[in-house]
Amino acid sequence: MPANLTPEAQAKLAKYSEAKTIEEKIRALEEFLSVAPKHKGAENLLLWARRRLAELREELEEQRRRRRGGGGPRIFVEKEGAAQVAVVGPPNAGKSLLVHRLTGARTRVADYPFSTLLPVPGMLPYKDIQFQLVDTPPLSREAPQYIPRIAGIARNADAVIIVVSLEDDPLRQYIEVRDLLAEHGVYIEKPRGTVRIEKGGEHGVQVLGTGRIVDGTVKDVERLLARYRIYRAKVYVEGEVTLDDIEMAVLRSSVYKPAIVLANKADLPGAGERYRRLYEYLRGRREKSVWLLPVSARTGLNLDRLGELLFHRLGIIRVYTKKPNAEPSRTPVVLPRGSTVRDLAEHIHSDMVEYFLYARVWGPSAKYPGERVGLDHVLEDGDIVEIHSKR
Ligand SMILES: Nc1nc2c(ncn2[C@@H]2O[C@H](COP(=O)(O)OP(=O)(O)OP(=O)(O)O)[C@@H](O)[C@H]2O)c(=O)[nH]1
Ligand SMILES: [Mg+2]
Repeated sequence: MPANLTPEAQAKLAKYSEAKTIEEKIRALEEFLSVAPKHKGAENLLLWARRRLAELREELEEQRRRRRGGGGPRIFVEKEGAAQVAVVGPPNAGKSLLVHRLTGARTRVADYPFSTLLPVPGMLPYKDIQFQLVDTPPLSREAPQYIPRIAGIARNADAVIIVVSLEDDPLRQYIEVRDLLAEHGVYIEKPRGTVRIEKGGEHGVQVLGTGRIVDGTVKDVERLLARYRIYRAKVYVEGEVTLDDIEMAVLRSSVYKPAIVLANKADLPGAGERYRRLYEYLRGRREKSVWLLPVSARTGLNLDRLGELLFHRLGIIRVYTKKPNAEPSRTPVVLPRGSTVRDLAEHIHSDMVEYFLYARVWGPSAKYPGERVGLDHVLEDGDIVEIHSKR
């Protein structure tokens, strides 16, 4: 059930959700924290508010640094290649050595914890595409100052690689990383449901999507949003969600990121035994869709399998475009699995769909080479597509 707040505290939260600038948000949250009730029912909101405040202060600092003239290190890394993948994990797990071995990036490797303090990108080639891996500072409750920054990098990425070390209990490390990210609204285990709220619209509060609210009705959602002075909104619900999930979505959208756990240092004695515990745990939570691979950055074990694993975990396909009587493009367009000719056309140019006549397809999705298809034809990895348009 949504937290039972005093009208004063509720008003501060509403002020936060309406705030436009980082400064306004910080002020609203500080005020909320100073008047919020300390009882059990408000515990989650209080925790959230403190974390959010830390994130916002970090963002403000970065913004100021930027304004002073680009000085200082960048926290976010510009996306390059087919997908950006954040490489996160506890101190000393081997993140930097892995990123170095996989991409050649010159990132600092050291035999002491907290050696990486800034994100460092590198490109991992896979077939004819590349994935951008981003090495990050250590993620640990012992270093709270880095947590918002790392969660921000993970939020911004297309997928997350979690590196744990088989030097000691990898399950404990995995759970800590998972929980720290979740506390900042980044989920690496598939949640039961997701909520997305779009403010505005003409029709009051609408609940849309294929999911359901397990502990309330549309009326309850209306009442909940009214407390935030939101009277018009589209609430998209997928899977099973609670009113609490909806309240959190008002304050901040949560994201789900496909994840692969790399159990590193598999070369060490006793690693197999420790790996088993994590393997059994994740196998028991198969529906959460977290994938696992034992590796060794030192010996190179399984490093050649990561590209393919990422490709499948990301759920993407490569499509080659061609002009009539010409060779297909060398570099593919990368699209989500299940994409259609329409998605490809939109990707190429915003006008393409409007002037579309038909397409010809060669490759796995074509019944025969050069099959003539329409906009709704579903593409597959390796397809070659020739689009014919009115101009
Ligand atoms: N035996 C063994 N040692 C490894 C392996 N991978 C990394 N190491 C060692 O573990 C130590 C830490 O490696 P880093 O790559 O700096 O670890 P990190 O996770 O980036 O550490 P922080 O940046 O401090 O979070 C170094 O001494 C590495 O040589 C591995 O697969 N096997
Ligand atoms: Mg490092």
